[in-house]
Amino acid sequence: MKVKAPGRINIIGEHTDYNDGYVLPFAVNRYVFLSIEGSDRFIFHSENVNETVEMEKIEKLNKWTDYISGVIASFEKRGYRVSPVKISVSSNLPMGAGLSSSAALEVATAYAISEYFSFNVPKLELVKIAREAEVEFVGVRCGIMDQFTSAFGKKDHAIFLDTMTLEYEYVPLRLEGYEINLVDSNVKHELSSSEYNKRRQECEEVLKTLGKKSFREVTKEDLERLSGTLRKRAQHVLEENERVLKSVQALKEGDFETLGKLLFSSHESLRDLYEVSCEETDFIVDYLRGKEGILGARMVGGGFGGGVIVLSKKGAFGKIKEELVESYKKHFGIDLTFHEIESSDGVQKI
Ligand code: GAF
Repeated sequence: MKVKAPGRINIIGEHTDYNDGYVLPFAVNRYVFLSIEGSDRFIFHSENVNETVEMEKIEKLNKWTDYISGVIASFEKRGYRVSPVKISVSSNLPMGAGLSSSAALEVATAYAISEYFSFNVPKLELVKIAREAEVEFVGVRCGIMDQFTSAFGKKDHAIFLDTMTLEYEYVPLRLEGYEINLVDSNVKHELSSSEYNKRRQECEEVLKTLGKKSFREVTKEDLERLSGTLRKRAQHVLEENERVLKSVQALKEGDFETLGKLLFSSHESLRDLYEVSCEETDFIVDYLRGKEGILGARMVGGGFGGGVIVLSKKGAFGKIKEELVESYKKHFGIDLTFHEIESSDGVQKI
């Protein structure tokens, strides 16, 4: 049996998903393809890595197999018996570009296992299993956005998700006359996962200091009771949530000028308040600001490298692409990669 699970791009709502906040991502037309069949041992093969790994029982190896093994471990934790299988994966999702190839692999694995063994696990539970794999097995304490989007994506729609209640709304993504591109900075700084976990801790510290259970209870007035780093982190989360709500409105009204401005402010906040940006993605965003037909841009995903989402009038980005490549290369000695992004449905059989 074969399945495919899409990556995702987040329009806005960064570092809010583990803070009971709002996000506005959509599933993209790049996938992890996965086939599953019975076997006498666990055999995992990756076409992209060009590696086959065999194991008698599930174990952590600190490599790509952990995303698959982690999902199997999560099923078993819930009492499902997963007998040995051979799983082969391939992907046209760029790694480390901020399109969440890891969540796509987790969701593809969770869905394939549920279907193959006829466990019939509801989609939301599959999302939780996939996320648990990342948090408990891989060890990155991510939120739920990436796995949720890979499972629930809908073509021509973004997902407005409340990560506290898990209520969601599909918002039509009518891009006529506009386009979304992803610029891959082609850098991934080492500290990305340690700093990610550190941001989570800081947010927990904010709640402890304020004596609140959820970020949803934190108000602007509370910021006065915080100082230094904690205040900056909290301010980002509160304002980013507001930006998501405004972006949903703008998207519904087809007001891409407003949406673009919100993207730029989100980037500034991620750079100055949340401090998860880096020189390379700042350079790309600064370069694009003010250029004809460019409406907005910001870093996407966890940060410390990865991708920049660019919202522009159709054709405008293509005109300045080459200059951007040259300028970036001159500055950092690195080539940029581009992806024109379209929306997609979520995980499915193929
Ligand atoms: C990563 C995580 F996996 C997401 O859950 C989210 O927190 C994102 O960083 C930042 O918004 O992609």
